[in-house]
Amino acid sequence: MTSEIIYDEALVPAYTLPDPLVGLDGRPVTNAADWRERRRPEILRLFEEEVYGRTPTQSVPVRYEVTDETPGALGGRATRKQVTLHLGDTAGDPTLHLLLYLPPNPTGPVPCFLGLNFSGNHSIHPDPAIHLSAVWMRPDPENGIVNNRATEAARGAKANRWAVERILERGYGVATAYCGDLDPDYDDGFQNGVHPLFYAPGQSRPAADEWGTLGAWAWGLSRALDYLETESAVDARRVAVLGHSRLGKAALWAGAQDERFGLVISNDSGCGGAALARRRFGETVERINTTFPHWFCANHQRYNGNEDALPVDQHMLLALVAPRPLYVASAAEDLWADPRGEFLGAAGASPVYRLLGTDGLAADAMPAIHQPITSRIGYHIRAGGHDVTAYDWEQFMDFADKHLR
Ligand code: GTR
Repeated sequence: MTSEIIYDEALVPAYTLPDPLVGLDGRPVTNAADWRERRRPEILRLFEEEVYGRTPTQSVPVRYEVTDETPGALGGRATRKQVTLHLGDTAGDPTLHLLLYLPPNPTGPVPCFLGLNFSGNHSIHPDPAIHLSAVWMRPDPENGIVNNRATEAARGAKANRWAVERILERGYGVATAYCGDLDPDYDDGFQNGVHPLFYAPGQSRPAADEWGTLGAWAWGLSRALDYLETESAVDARRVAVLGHSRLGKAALWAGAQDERFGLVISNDSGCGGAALARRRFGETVERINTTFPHWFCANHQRYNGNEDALPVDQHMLLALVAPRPLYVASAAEDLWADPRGEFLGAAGASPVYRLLGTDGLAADAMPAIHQPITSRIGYHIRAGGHDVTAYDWEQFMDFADKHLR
């Protein structure tokens, strides 16, 4: 590592952000059509080529297998459904296991939160009927992971991050899947997970501008949405894609690419998520590319210690969500993720939202703790550290009540 981690606002270097409303050729974007037809595709391409890598456009065969459908789950508070998405049609191809809880007596199709989880579906709730994940997990003995596999002791280990009962009470469904079903979170040279499904003959790893692990996770969120589109109990036009931290980065990238997502929520997504890279506050591009060389595309390594050379910054990722509602959440003690940088990312996307006729982020300055902003771009910073809490969920649902209903 060449430099010290910056945790002091006074040490943030001076920087100039690329203007989301000026094309690479210097021509300003002056209307919605020009944004849509010229600048938006240009920014999307820059994120593909320089940051996350291109997502394959070919489709693979996907077969849905419903393995559980139980009305009256959670003591009558939910209908639980578990569906295996068989990705590809060859034995040994990956499978994505989707867990779905829906309100028990809906009056019509419900809006739904969709997000990947870190530790398997069984970790989000102690419900003993959730299928225990059988695939590779990061070591975590305190949470029931033994020899890289989940054990019964892992049930409900991350339940504090998923407000399942409250979500149902407030009339939403919730769908989740384990990120490792799509690509295990370690640098395996892209031999596991979904990448090999798309290799050209003779290819054994993604090219420098092709997707990494974040790209695979984002792709999987879109496959989960494909499934939700077939689910009559869910209103697929009102699916909020969300994620925490690395999975928040994936949720943003999914929401940027796939405009079917009606709402996009980032929780503590930090570097490579909502936080501006040029601030170099907390985690930096070099640091993230070194610790997690598999997350981004190989081209992204060019920007290690060289953020000013990036043709984009993360406010432009957020702008790709426009004009759809977008919510960015920070935590005051989560300095590694740069809360101010996350706020400034949201603020930097605002001109695009305003060009498209919305109010964007209606705030001149970063709000105080627990003072959520609920304009078309929403934002809050809460007390505490890197986590997803009941407070965060209440704000996401208040925001969804306002913008997704
Ligand atoms: C950290 C990583 C962050 C964030 C976090 C998480 O180790 O540096 O970018 O993704 O993990 O996912 O919780």
